[in-house]
Amino acid sequence: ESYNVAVVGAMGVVGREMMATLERRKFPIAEFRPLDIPAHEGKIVEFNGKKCTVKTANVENFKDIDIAIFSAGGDASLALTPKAVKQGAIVIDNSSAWRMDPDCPLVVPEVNPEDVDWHNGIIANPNCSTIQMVVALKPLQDCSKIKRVIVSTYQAVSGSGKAALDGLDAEIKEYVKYGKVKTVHAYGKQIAMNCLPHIDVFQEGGYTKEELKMVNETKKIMKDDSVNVTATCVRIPVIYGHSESINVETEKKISADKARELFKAAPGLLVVDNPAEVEYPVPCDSDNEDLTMVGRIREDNTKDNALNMWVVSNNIRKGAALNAVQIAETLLERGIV
Ligand code: 11C
Repeated sequence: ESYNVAVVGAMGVVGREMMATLERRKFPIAEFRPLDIPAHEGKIVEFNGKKCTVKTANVENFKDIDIAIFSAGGDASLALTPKAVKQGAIVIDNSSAWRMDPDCPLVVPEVNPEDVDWHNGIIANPNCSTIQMVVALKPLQDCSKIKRVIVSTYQAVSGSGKAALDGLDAEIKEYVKYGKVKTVHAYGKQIAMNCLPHIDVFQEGGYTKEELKMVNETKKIMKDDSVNVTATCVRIPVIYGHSESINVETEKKISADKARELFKAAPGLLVVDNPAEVEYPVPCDSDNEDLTMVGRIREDNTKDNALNMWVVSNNIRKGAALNAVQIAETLLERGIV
């Protein structure tokens, strides 16, 4: 059997990767429909070797769609996802609009695939930095209750979209030409040759929205409100690949060797952990990688029952497009569509 699939936000960085992922994983598609804002109406994209015309994302263009995968930002999702659902589509939404809605499952297929079963039309795709962290935490959670997670992220500029990537490029060119960045292009401060402890907007209490996404989404995906996460999210001048330094405290002791064993047996993870040979995960190695890489696995030397690790994943693939397509695959596997 094959299905009618729409990608909403088809012209964006994540939308294009969603198309590439559907192709690469040979998702069974009868009709593919790229949708976007009216300004892109009539543009041509290639999908599975065929030219497809981009149409405007509106209620008529969701007709007969079985699965609509959205990556068009929170406002577009709030406005358009109910229309797609009304037309009978199941929506997989990559924005933050529905993630914490109690009527909406938030799914990472390696962690909580069963949650697709109770969807009411919309299934949310988590934030990129949360996805890679829970893929690594899940095998530990299966072994012992997790008490506390302290995470610092090193996030790539592609997480902010095409305009920010162009801004980084412009700043690097200025740096090379003039020896300094003359104009700030992408963020409130220069990102070239710099790092910014600021992702998404600041909230009451001094945390950013990105940090609170990691706190709240993790509890929901792992179905344990007692998993305490405290996060510092940092933007670095890397193009693709988010990195995370994670300290995890468990109820029972898990040795570094045991953790390595658990990670090797877990889905979606690749252990890269041989520091003597300079082998550890780095964002450059995530370019064409679907797996979340984990390395620098070691016992916390200041605390019993705690581990340190370094987790790297492609933020556009596993952090967005791939996870969304895996949710679509899960719908098929579980007979939901
Ligand atoms: C970043 N995590 O890297 C963001 C991008 O909540 O979907 C995705 C924002 C979101 O900047």
